[in-house]
Amino acid sequence: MAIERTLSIIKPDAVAKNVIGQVYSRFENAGLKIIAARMVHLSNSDAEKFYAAHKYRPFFKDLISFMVSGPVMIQVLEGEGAIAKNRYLMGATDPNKAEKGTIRSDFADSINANAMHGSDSLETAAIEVAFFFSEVDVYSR
Ligand code: IDP
Ligand code: MG
Repeated sequence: MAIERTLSIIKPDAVAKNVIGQVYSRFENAGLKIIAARMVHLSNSDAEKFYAAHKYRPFFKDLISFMVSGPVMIQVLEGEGAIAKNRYLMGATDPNKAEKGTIRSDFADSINANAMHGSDSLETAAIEVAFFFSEVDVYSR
């Protein structure tokens, strides 16, 4: 499998629960390297741009107000099959349907406040990494 990069966001609910370190340990134990990271309190316009693909979904307003409700921790993960591996560690979008032992199953409360974002394809990963990080902020190691 190829070495990939993916964008991961620890959402405001999980940051508020003080579990950034526990989430990072799961990445590291799965062989994913954190090659860039920053904490940001998103503005409405940042969040709307980032989630533009969901603009016409019924949950869009709730999603945006949740994402700006507190700081988020944003990182680029690198490793073999990083995109699928990160999605596997996160678990299903709805924490009630997420497999036991996944981040969402352990730390999320609802389908809206679901602890994590992870890119879903090579194409979106490249776009999402570039949305938050410039080339000089991303390290190969
Ligand atoms: P994903 O985060 O697992 O990739 P997406 O379908 O891309 O899921 O949806 C983006 C985000 O929008 C989800 O993480 C969740 O916060 C929110 N969301 C998705 N579906 C629903 C829903 O049915 N109700 C409320 N919020 C939703
Ligand atoms: Mg998605």
